[in-house]
Amino acid sequence: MKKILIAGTFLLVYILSSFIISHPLKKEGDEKGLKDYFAKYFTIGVAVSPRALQTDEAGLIVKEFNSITPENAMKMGPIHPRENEYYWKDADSIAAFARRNHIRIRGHNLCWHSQAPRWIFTNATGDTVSKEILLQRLKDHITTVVNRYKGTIYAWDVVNEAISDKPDEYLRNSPWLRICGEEYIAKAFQYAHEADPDALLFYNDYNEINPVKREKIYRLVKSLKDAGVPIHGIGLQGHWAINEPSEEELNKTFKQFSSLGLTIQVTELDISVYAKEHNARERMAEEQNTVFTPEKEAAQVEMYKRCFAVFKKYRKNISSVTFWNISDRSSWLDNFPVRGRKDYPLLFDKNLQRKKAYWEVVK
Ligand code: HAH
Repeated sequence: MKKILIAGTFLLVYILSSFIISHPLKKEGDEKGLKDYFAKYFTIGVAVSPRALQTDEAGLIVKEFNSITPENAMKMGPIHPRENEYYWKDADSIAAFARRNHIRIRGHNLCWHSQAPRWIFTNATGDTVSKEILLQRLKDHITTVVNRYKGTIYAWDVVNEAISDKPDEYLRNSPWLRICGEEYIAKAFQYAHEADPDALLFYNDYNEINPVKREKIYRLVKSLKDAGVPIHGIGLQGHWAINEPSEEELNKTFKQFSSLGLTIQVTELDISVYAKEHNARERMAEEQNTVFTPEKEAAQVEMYKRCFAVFKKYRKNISSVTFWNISDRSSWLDNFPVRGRKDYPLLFDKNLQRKKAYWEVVK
């Protein structure tokens, strides 16, 4: 009798403990991250700083994302501050984090008019350099940076934002264009391809939903492709807002870029809770209310739903969707276009909790 009682107690303890182990006190859906919900569709990425990787945001990144992009660390200014000096620390730490956690990296970016180091366009006496010198500097820069992360970075934004925002102007009037002419764009792709023939090379730009700008981006990418330039994809930034794009604009955009026969990546997605503005300005007195109201949230949920429905529709053409920053704790939109105006553009709130929009897009 005693033996049976002891055996029974052991059996009971065994059954209870295995039940507890197999049913941890977790809410349903907790195990999966964005990357798992979209595994059949596209890679899900996020723009990061080296600092974020040392906070509680690191855990969130590993759980939710399978791609990262250095928000600033690989831009020409930060990584190549003086002619014979590279600053690798930040970029290297991001690359190490990605390798450690088996996350892919999209490199951003190799040639851009903004955040470029001042030395690159001028000589020792402050005069503008010749086209030959500038192209040689561009080649040295691209070769060195691409080589360093060969095998770690699978895709690069080679040229960023070369198209003009002015309706009647094709290419942006940047020092790159003024000194080199249009050729710098094709050259940048050639240099990157020579440095890493396995890397996927992208042209990346914003306000791609605007019919006039979209047509110019299309024209540029098509001309590069037709000329045999090694370009493999088109990066659509996707800095959108609660009031745009319309479903029609989205459909037209993905339809037109799909027709190029290159892969498409949404490279910098965020949905501002303020109406879209394209130019920087100061905050006005009446803009004190920066609360994330239920109305703002509802409008943002609808826009996120709309965007992901179209992304899914074009899943054959879209290989990746990257968010520009991790959570509403901080994002570049807290300072752009309006300095000091708090925005809430992402899928995770200030406490890193999943927002309503998160659950709507993974549905
Ligand atoms: C992007 N420009 C850049 O590609 C990225 O490197 C930077 O960190 C943030 C945004 C977007 C942009 C815009 O939407 C409007 C005006 C200027 C730049």
